[in-house]
Amino acid sequence: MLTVFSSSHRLHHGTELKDGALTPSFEKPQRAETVLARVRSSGLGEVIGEQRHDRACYVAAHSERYVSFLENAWDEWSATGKTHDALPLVWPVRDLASAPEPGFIDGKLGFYAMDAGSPITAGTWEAVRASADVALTAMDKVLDGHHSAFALCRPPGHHAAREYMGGYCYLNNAAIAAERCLAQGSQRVAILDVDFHHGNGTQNIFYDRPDVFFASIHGDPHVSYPYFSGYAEETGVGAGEGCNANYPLARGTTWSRFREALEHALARIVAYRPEQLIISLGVDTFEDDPISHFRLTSEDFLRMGQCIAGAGLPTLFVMEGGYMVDEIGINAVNTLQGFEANT
Ligand code: Q9C
Ligand code: ZN
Repeated sequence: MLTVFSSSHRLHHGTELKDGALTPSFEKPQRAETVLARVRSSGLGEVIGEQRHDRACYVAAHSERYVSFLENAWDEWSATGKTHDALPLVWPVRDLASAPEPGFIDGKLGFYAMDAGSPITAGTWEAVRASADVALTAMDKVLDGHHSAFALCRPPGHHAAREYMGGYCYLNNAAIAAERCLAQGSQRVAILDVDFHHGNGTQNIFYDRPDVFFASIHGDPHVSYPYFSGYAEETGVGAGEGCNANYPLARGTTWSRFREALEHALARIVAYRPEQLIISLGVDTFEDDPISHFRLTSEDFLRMGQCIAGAGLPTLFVMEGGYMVDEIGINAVNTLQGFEANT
């Protein structure tokens, strides 16, 4: 399987608020380097760099003003004399949700964020756009006839909605890849999110649309981040009704229960008859992940890849979460090798 990777991810490394204290983010550069090392040592296949894509490819999944915010946020922040990471401090909660966009960076940061998990640093935009370009380049390979490809994206994307960042995410790489398929003539695309956390951003982007089917298997939002979306009752709205499927599972979930949800989601995807399948591949479902609560083993990821291959669809894998740095390479590549073994 072909892998696409960008060394520009190293430009992004920041802090996060954890349990009330500012600490180095779990989403760190070593994550992508560990996965790349495993891709190489396992002989998965060729590794190529990203190709730069038009800004319009990002605006397909996000609003124009949000992309402009991401492009300019560091300059606006540092112009106020600050040299440390930019983090939001105030959010437009329920009764304030219709407020207009603020004109000053402190307000903009909260306006375009769901949490304080996505710091903006000097190198963030360059890394973020390279990550989206990695997904676009890998998607182009699938659209050119490769049966599968691996977009080794960092930072991840699935918490990023049409108009806000959060959960270590800025641009939604999987959603941008789906929009690429549609722009190249596909009628229907499916996205399956197997990251431990609900793919709230991807759901947000496609919630009212019938041309992208979204399914997510994740920790029950009643007790797991992102807390405010991911319930089974969220099935889409308007023309998108029936094109969103959530599988919230209990803390401590092991492979047998995960597999049931996976098979159910894949059966729904096959019935939808998409032309491409995009997997939001988070491996934070691993038993030793430091911020998540499922109990999959490294062997279970081989099984997961085999199940996904059973759908028989051209498939793009997009890297999302996974924070047990020593094992995420093994777990991500196991998924890809399980897929190839059953193709
Ligand atoms: N105590 C991704 O996996 N923090 N994002 C949760 C729980 C945010 C995860 C804190 C986790 C975001 C892409
Ligand atoms: Zn996650």
